[in-house]
Amino acid sequence: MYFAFMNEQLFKKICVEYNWNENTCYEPLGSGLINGTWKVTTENDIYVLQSINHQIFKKPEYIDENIKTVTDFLSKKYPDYLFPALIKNNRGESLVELEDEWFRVFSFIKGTQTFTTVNNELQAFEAAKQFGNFTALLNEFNAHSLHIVLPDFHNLSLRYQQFEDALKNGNYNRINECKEAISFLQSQKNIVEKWIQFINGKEAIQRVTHHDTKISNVLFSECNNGVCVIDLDTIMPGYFISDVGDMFRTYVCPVSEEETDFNKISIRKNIVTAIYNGYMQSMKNLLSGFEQDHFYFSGEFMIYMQALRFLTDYLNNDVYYGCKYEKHNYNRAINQITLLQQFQNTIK
Ligand code: GN1
Ligand code: MG
Repeated sequence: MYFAFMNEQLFKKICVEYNWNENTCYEPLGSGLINGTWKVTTENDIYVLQSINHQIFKKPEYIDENIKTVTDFLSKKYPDYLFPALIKNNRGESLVELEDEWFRVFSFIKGTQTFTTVNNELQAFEAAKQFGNFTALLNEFNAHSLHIVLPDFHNLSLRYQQFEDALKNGNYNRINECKEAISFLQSQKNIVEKWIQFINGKEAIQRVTHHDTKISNVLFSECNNGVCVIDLDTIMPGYFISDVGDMFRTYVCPVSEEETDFNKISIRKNIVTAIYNGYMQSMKNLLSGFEQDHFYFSGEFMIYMQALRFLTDYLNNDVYYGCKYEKHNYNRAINQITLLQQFQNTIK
């Protein structure tokens, strides 16, 4: 497992790279499970510093190059489109290796805020509008010119295969303990079949997809308008169901995937509608009828895949997501299974 690491000594080296003086300080930012993120405050400015989990992102330079090509395209074609700029170090590089860790720095857009949970339908609408707009603006950009930073990231067949492998080779005691969850996930394998049919459909188009559309990846203005999307680490060619699906997965429920009181899991229908209205603002004319027919399936697909991934990780002794307590990934899986069941009842 990877631990985002930072201490005074390493931070001093980073300060040298970026010409920040000794009054610069840092504090942890956000709640991502994969990369490390810190807010850096210098005498004049605020920045976001990130370390890249290179056990997962095997080629950090791919992330850097993807962000650059997309930023170049957007800044030429839509100069008013706002984006946190990548900051270069004193050698003009936007990706820095120090003590076997990879770092990059972004400007912090002043006067913006982020949220960790969706509190109302307006936030869901604004976020969905931002993610839809992002893909729509990049409609004429060749998605296949991007590097595949995480091969098979949202490949549901492979996720199912990994789940089956864990049932064969995973922790024996845990497999026995999880029988009910395992058989539920097996009973839902038709979602994999439906996903295969979808991606094989001629009208399912690969576009520039963000692949991490949680609410904390949208910047909001002080008056709660969406400003822009952030965290472009997983931009790759993909299907719209990844982005819309992850919004359903992470916005519609009043509690997060960390909640262990599963009675609190429910579907807020007004948020479901807000996601549709926000995303369709700029995507309605671009999505084929076939794709639009899969709008709500996207939620089933993403919630199911996340349940598979958490349970697989639990059976494999928490090697991917890590855990803060013994049954952490098991609880996350049950949380997502409960959410899936409720979501399916809602869209029936
Ligand atoms: C990871 O690091 P974070 O929280 O942005 C994961 C996502 C999962 C999410 C679940 C590269 O994202 O796919 O949906 O955890 N990212 C990677 O919380 O595996
Ligand atoms: Mg992310």
